[in-house]
Amino acid sequence: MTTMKKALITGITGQDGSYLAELLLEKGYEVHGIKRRASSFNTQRIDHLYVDLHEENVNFKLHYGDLSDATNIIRIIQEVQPDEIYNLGAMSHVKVSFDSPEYVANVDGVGVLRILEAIRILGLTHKTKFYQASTSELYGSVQEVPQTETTPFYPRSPYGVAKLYGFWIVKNYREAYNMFACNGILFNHESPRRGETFVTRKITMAVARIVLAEQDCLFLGNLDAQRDWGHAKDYVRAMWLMLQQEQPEDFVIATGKTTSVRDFVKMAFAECGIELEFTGASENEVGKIKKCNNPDYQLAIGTTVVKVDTNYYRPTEVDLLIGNPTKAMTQLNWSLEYDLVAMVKEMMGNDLEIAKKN
Ligand code: NDP
Ligand code: GDR
Repeated sequence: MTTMKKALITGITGQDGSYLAELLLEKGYEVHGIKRRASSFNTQRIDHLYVDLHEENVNFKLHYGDLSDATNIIRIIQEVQPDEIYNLGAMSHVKVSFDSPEYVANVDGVGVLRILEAIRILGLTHKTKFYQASTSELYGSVQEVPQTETTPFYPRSPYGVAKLYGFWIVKNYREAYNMFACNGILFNHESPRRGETFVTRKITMAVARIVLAEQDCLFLGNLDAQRDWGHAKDYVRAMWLMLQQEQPEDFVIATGKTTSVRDFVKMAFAECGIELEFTGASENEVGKIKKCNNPDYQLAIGTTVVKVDTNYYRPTEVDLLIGNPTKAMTQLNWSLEYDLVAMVKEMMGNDLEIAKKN
């Protein structure tokens, strides 16, 4: 008889945590997650997975905890005895990290160490495999295009610097204690569950409200930034594949294509049958309606619907990210099910439904 594998996910209430929990449950895992105590409910993304603890064979369980507290990390890992830990918990907003740099260093950097030490102290080094949510923000200012597993790092935010510590402490524990610990260097990935302050979701939600005449204008920061955007569902599959390998290694997960923020805005409007044109430069650039091919939407040609607000600029910016996923595609046999057009369509459909309900 085979026993159920146990996984522990930090950050289970976030975008990736929710998709990964679904994937692991489908694969027959017993899934444990760490959630933070909050004054209002923060489990909307995983409520559909909840099982009443009084039922038999409960395979989904949440534990209260926080990555800034070693005591609860040790207690939960001791109780669960997981086969796999996925560390997705983090203050993940790059701009906000400039406002709370010390907190981010503690949670996104030292938080990784707390889990690795817990595994070691509890004598689970040979049992528990560890996945760390590393990021393309490690590359920061462009050193090489496209970026691979060997491109030098040059982070450009307190978030990126904290994640750099996380990356290296994983590598160090792998070498020092022979732990099965991997870094997934994931490029931006989005979905209808993406947090509403990240640029893609901010755009799709605003476009939905604009076409339904619930909002006049979308204010954005740097329209020139270019990102390699994939779909979160494809990316959580890569996390799992990394921990099923014979040997622990680090992998870049990306689409290999890059798109500017400006073009993402155009794609979101185009999904609603609206052609947008940008005029002006830098702080004075605006997006205006050029054509409206959808009779459901009453938008006058020439109306300004996008403006730049420099408050959204970052003290130091990451201009261009484009990853080379060849290693993951050949070694993990990982592939993409979504392209950017399909993802924008899914996000727009979701946000139009929400806007209509409101
Ligand atoms: P989200 O912001 O959607 O989720 C972050 C999760 O971390 C939430 O569950 C959040 O809890 C939790 N969290 C925040 N602070 C703490 C803390 N102090 N202790 C415990 N948990 C905490 O991020 P994503 O799902 O998008 O990303 C998952 C991980 O992958 C993050 O580590 C992120 O930095 C990294 N990453 C993300 C990429 C992306 O494009 N999405 C790309 C590369 C890396 P709560 O719900 O209570 O806020
Ligand atoms: P990023 O994602 O910083 O790449 O980090 P975000 O969507 O926040 O920004 C992407 C780019 O868009 C520009 N931008 C704006 N960004 C936001 N949030 N709001 C705006 O109004 C706006 N206008 C322009 C930004 O300047 C930036 O260049 C995400 C997070 O998920 C990290 O946790 C993860 O590690 C990286 O992706 C890979």
